[in-house]
Amino acid sequence: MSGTFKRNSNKKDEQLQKFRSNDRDKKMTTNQGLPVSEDEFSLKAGERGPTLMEDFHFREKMTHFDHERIPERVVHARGYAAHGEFELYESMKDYTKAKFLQKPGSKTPVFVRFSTVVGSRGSGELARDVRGFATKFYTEEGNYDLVGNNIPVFFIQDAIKFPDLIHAVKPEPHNEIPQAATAHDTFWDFVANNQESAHMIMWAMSDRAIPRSFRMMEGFGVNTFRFINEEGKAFFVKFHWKPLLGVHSVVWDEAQKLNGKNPDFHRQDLYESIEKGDYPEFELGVQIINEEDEFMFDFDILDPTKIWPEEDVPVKIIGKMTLNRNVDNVFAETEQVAFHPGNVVPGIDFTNDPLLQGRLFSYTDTQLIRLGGPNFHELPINRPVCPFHNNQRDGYGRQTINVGQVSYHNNSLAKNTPSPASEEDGGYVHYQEKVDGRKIRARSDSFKDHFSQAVLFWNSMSNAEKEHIKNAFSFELGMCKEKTVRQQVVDMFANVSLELAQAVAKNVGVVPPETGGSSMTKASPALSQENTVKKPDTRKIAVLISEGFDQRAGEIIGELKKKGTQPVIISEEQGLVDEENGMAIEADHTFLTADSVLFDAVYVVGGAKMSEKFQQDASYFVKEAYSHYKPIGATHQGKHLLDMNKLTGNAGVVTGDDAGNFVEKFVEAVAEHRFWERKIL
Ligand code: HDE
Repeated sequence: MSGTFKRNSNKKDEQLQKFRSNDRDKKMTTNQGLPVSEDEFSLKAGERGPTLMEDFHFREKMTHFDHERIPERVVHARGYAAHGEFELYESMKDYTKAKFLQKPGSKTPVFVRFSTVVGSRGSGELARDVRGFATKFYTEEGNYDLVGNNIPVFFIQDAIKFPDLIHAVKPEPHNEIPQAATAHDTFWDFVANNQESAHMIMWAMSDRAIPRSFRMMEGFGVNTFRFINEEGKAFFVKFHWKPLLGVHSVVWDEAQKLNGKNPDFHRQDLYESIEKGDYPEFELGVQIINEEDEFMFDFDILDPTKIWPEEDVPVKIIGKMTLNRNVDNVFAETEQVAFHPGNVVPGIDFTNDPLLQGRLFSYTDTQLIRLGGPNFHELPINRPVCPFHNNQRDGYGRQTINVGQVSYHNNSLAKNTPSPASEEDGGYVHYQEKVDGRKIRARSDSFKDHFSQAVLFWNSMSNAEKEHIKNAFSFELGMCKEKTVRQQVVDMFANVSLELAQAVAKNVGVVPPETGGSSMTKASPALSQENTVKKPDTRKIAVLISEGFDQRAGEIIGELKKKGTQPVIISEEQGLVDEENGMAIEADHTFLTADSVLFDAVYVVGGAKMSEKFQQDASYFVKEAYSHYKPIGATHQGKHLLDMNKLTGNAGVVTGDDAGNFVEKFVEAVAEHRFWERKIL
């Protein structure tokens, strides 16, 4: 097998190299290795006659094609992935004996797949939805999978309800409408009649559900896991990924338009960032609770509809993941990767979180149908980087050729090998938690408070974020045909905030609740995106430029690049645009192939010879960006365009001709990302 080594290689990459095949400059053969002499015409009885059965090349080619598709994931079907590495900052040996968490500076290869949950494999990526954030660590002790989401809680408390939740949220079965959307009756009927979903719904209606980029989302393990150290002491742990670029979102109108303008917006953003060397980075954090403190909180720490507020249980940052290599083949890697929260290493164990317990069954089960048999661990992307030996044999698509006579334990013929390892030798020993109870189908009383943390979330939002939540509810319920469903949901969320419920009721035409709300005032600042990291880095700036532009604009564009932003030149036509003194700049896009929703900010340069058409298109562009609260800058003739559209002087609108001053102010605005205080015209 051949192929070139890619940059940022690691142990997993070296392993994958053995499976890569490059067809370039090769002669064509059948899958049997037989050289093919003709690939245009099937074998026929006469030039105008029927195709012959004996045409093995045609049969093989067509049969393989006919079988190219596999079932998409039942949830998280649309996803995109990248390779990278995880580097440990500080040893976690006081808490866990997991080898990859011992030595500061040690690096572990990772593969991460981001996804939406609801839509099918071809759906738009800007759906209002939870994002999957699944990481496979290829450790020396086997694969460890941290299969998380970008929202830290879940809709339900017990895995047995997962099929119901997903049936309710997927397109309705009688007409398969709507695609990749929660805005329909069955979903909201589920919510109102399964009120444990309240907290998660608050997150799903917030800006978190429409991220700007996979690179700008947090990740959460959601379920409570256990760390166990060398001495056998156990701790409860929750996992967090924190993006170094901060947590950022788009606005809903923008999201909907993006799904049309570029349904691949998120994957393209990830792919291009990695190709450019702007590697996405996430720090790994852990929240740790001592075993003896299990019952110290006013919520059950095993309840997956609850967070551990960061202000109460701090997030300890322990390492950083850098995604630095795109896949070679999306099907082979991204589609065939199989994650499982049950893939753990010694030092990491499960808890009785009832959602986690059910997940431990579901993931292998679903891989069996999706990947067609029990040998999916042999697929290159799923193989651990350490050796694996056991007595499992055969099955569809088996690749390993197990040699020898023995495939059972105990045996004498192979000296009783492969033999289980003792705990000291790295054998996985389950934590010996004492469990004592009657068999019972019930939910613990400690899981029954569904609203306190929904209130905490609401209390923690900025005014702009609260407005977005009201609007999101109003959109979603507004799309429900059944008034009774709308009413039930509004009544339910009166338990969270009367202000919220009344505003939504008014918008969706149902009776506003008169009582409700909560007297709780506690807030968690870490929940608001207003308090996130704000940087100009990798922000895309649309530069609107026309014939006869001021030569100083070229310098400004150069300065903007130096500050880490990414200017993209847009003009009436692709190709060279002349500046006033005869120099020229190359336009990357026209108003036809670019749109304001594809950018984070706009810089209007204009030009001495702006045509009427340019002015019209640029006005539309800039006004749309303005209505999405984005930073807008203008110099030289561009300022007239802003004046014409009455945008000058508003929040986040920066104008000037002094290059240094302008760049500084504009880049500051770009880092701010959005100006919510802006009055929309
Ligand atoms: Fe999943 N989930 N899930 N889930 N999940 C799947 O496994 C399931 C849950 C998550 O990029 C499936 O391989 C049950 C929580 C991600 O390949 C399936 C329950 C969280 C991905 C499954 C949950 C997740 C999946 C479908 C409730 C955040 C995509 C395809 C008990 C912590 C992984 C597959 C990828 C995928 C079951 C709830 C995250 C059906 C039964 C909570 C990121 O096995």
